[in-house]
Amino acid sequence: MKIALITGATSGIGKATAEIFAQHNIHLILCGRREDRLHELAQVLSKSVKTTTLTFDVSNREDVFKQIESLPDEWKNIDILVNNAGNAHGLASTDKAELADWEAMIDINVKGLMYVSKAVIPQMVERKTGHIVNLGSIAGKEVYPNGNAYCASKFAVDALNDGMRMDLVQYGIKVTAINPGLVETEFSLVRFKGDEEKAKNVYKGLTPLSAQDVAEVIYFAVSRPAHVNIADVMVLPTAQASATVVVRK
Ligand code: 8X3
Repeated sequence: MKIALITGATSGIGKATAEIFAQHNIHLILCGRREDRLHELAQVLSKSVKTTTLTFDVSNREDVFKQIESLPDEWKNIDILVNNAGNAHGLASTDKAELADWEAMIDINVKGLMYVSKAVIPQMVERKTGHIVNLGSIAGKEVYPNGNAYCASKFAVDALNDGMRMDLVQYGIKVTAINPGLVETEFSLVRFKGDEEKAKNVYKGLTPLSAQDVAEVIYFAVSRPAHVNIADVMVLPTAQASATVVVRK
């Protein structure tokens, strides 16, 4: 039986991943900021697997280490880490964007991923096994107008993913990047600070990916035989060909 730790498990891709892992008997450490949602999900999934929750914000370095170190012994051997927590804050040109938004994206998407990884990797190294799945984005492969710091944060995730794979291969640890395009989750609502109209327009005239679509790819990656590592996957809706080429009907 495997144990997975998933960040950002309260909604979207993180939640869908938790659900699909539970269907396949992977025990779950569900992490997020919203305690009520975490407990609710843990309770539902505990009908099929063992679950536990850790409430922390990935950008709070001290809390990340404190919470992960507080895991009881039976949860300490994490086989799969899904670095899913991430956010877009604003979609504005370099001259107009808020510095606070830029900082939040670097703090959560880049530094948060580093903190959680550093807290989890030592036991994987010691046991010479493990799988890290990093949620990147098409925005980590291509810059688009007004994407500036969000793209930079996801380019950083892309670099960290490749770096981790190179550094950890000697311990038999797999590292996988999943890079989605347009996925309909709370993502755009957060990016546009609650403006539902703007958020809806992002997916107008096309069928975006669902969180479930991406979670299925994540499960595919973690369920390959021991000698197979899915290194880097881009997942797009059929109507999207690149960060900027999207067909809307
Ligand atoms: C989210 C996808 O296209 O908004 O990472 O950058 S996109």
